[in-house]
Amino acid sequence: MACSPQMIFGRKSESTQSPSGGFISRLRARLNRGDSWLTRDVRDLMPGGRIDENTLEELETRLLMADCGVETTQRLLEGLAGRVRRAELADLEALRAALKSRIVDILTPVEAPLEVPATPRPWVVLVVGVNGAGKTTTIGKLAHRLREQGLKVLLAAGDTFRAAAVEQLKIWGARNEVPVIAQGTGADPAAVIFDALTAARSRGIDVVLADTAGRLHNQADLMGELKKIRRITARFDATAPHETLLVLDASQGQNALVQARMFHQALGVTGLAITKLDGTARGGIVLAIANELAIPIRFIGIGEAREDLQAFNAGEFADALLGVPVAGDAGST
Ligand SMILES: Nc1nc2c(ncn2[C@@H]2O[C@H](COP(=O)(O)OP(=O)(O)O)[C@@H](O)[C@H]2O)c(=O)[nH]1
Ligand SMILES: [Mg+2]
Repeated sequence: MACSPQMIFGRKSESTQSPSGGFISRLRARLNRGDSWLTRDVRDLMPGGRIDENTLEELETRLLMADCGVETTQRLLEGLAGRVRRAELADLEALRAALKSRIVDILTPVEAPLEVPATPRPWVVLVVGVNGAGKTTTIGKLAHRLREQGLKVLLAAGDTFRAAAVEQLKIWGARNEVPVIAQGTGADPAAVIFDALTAARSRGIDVVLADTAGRLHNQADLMGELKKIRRITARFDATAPHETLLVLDASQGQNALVQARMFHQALGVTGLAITKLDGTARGGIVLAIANELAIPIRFIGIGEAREDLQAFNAGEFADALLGVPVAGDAGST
């Protein structure tokens, strides 16, 4: 099913300023920029405030357009028609509650925060994903979080394909005051990461975050390189890497799901970070990925600043998707 969510849902705001308040309010504000895709559209569908079968049909279309995917959309809507007929779902609030419980059912199994255990040391996170997904940025944000938890972090510049990638990682390292182990452009990434692990051990580092290249023009090469990195890492410590974190760009929609399948099949991904949920009309992809792949979602990213990474929480995410009714705003557009 090919559709263009941007036509209906794509309403990008020019503003990149963070509204004040906590992460949840920022998530709500940024998930489709201030007005949630479901709330707004469900409300639009019910001019008389009542739900009928046409409402559900239209809702189905919108879920598909938000990149929930066919199977997940069916799961979300399953049995709702009968409840509408029996007048059990009379209004927006009832529909919202029904959808929320289904969304939470899908997301709860993948709500599993990244927890760094007391041993072994160094604990190794291998960060993978296609170019531009947000790997290096996520590493920078994660380094900040881990440091705030009192952990000693070291970054390994395993994307040796582009000089700019090493520079970008060094900037994040300097910003967070964490060391970066790097070699020149074109160096063997497995060797860089092995060096970094050795340095980490001698410096008493708790967590190594290893960046990697994500170029796509030769998929077999990329997977071969990542597998080699894993082999070399396992030579350093048979239990490493302890986390293979796949970074996915939510604004890629169904394409992110395709990438997740591919990386998971090749590498056995143990966790996901889903970025760029700010300003995408494709937030439904999180549901599709959770429903199909059941890989723990460790983090979500909603912006470029280091505060814009948060542990994934099923209930909060469902609330943010569905919007929270605010007294007196029923007519807002
Ligand atoms: N809006 C937004 N931009 C992001 C997010 N995460 C990363 N980016 C941006 O996406 C671009 C690519 O990120 P980068 O970390 O270089 O991707 P990499 O190639 O996978 O390492 C950069 O401009 C980042 O600032 C996010 O959660 N939201
Ligand atoms: Mg990068």
